[in-house]
Amino acid sequence: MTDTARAPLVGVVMGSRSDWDTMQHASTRLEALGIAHEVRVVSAHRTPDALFEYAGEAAGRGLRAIIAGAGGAAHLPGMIASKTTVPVLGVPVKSRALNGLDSLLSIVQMPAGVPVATFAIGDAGAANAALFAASLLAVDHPEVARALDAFRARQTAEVAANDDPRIE
Ligand code: RP5
Repeated sequence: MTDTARAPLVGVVMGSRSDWDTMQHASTRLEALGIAHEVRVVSAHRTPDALFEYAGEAAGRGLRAIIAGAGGAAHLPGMIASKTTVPVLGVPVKSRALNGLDSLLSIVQMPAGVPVATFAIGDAGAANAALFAASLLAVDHPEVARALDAFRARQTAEVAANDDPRIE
């Protein structure tokens, strides 16, 4: 668990402990931006009651975004979105059988009325979900806006400082 002392603004949830290899990239980015967050395993299929409880209490507990990662029959993000209006950011975890295409399609194809913002399959999706959550928070949290701007500036400088791919 990476809960901080401050009340979490973002929930990072996943269907199984086996999703952590991917979802740690969301947590690491949030940490780097100084965003208080919590990390939980909540399964749509194995712990449906816990999922409903988590989603039902999310807004009241102060969560402003929920990053939800799952693989295979990835119902977690959509089911959370069905029980809360807190923005849900879905991360398709790369599955063993179908490389995450199953996860992607089952997260992205929501019916009109219950949106889930869907990100790329795997590590990049988890990282970008965290950065997107930061963008959402930046509107009301100037310290997050500053951290995000600084990250973007560093990223740009790193590319510019090493733009010859033949040089390590
Ligand atoms: C999904 O099933 C999880 O999100 C995970 O990606 C996948 C496999 O889970 P395990 O069998 O590894 O627990 O619910």
